[in-house]
Amino acid sequence: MTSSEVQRIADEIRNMKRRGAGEIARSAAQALQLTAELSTATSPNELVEELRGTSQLLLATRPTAVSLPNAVRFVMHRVTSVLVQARTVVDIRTVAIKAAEDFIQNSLSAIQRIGEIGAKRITDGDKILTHCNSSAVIAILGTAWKQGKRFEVTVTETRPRFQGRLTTRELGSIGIPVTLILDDAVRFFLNKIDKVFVGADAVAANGALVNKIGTSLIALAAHEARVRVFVAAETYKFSPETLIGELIEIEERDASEIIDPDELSQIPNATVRNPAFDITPAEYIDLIITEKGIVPPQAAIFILEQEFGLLTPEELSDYHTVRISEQD
Ligand code: RI2
Repeated sequence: MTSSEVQRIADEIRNMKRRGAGEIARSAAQALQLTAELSTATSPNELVEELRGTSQLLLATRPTAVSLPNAVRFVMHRVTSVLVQARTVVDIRTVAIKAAEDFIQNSLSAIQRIGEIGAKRITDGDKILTHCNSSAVIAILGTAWKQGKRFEVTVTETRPRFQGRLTTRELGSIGIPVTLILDDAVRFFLNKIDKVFVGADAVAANGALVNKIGTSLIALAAHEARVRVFVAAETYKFSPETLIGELIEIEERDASEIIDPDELSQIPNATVRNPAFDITPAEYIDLIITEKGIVPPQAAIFILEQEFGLLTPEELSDYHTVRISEQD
């Protein structure tokens, strides 16, 4: 049975109280850890079934950020690989807790390392544009600022949920001069911008980026204006499913985020579409900054091979079956 604490984490991911691709991945690991800690299972198999139940619950929260299923996969891969020799519930519990703790620690270290690596791409006097609210991008900007580099940042408000306001507040409180603009004003300001930095919800094997809706228009405009586009992405944002030709599902959120339902109901023949993410092709991205180093987007496939090469095709396809049946 799902504990109320685990259910609360899943609910908070779904309603975006916990948000950002890295944050929801760490939250997923935390939920699996709690499941292991709170379980009253009497056999190793029973505990693994409970962990699978939590995995299903988490996978059904938000579909796009691949960091979440990768966190689940990280923990469950370690758990299932010790199941055969596990004698007691404690054996499984110990492995699950350690795996979750490792994932969370790796994630936090990766963001810090991206901050250090990415800060090298910033020079004094830079005028930088960012979209939405990415902890990896903020780590880069914050690290560069602490190193004494002086630059300005323009932030899009990021409708409909205005995560750009969070970024504005975070950067401003570090001391970085920051300007908040309408999403629609990007091209107006772009001729004064030197570099664009964005985060990632997923990176596909072909180097395409899935990130907050509007990213692809910004990248397109930056390409036209010959402004470089950098993506900050931990390696657990790379999608192993895309290696075998799967598409990344784009989350579509409720119309009420855009228009009051009463107002909408009074407009004849009107529908509202609210995709939360879009896809930026690799050719509009200059570099991807990961914790392992900086790569061109075309090298995404090598990152995937390095990170997930040890998973057998069966393990990958098992995992798909889980996700697909969950969505049915
Ligand atoms: P970090 C966010 O998604 C944004 O799209 C952001 O670029 C991305 O996650 C990565 O964020 P949402 O949860 O992991 O706001 O870099 O829909 O914090």
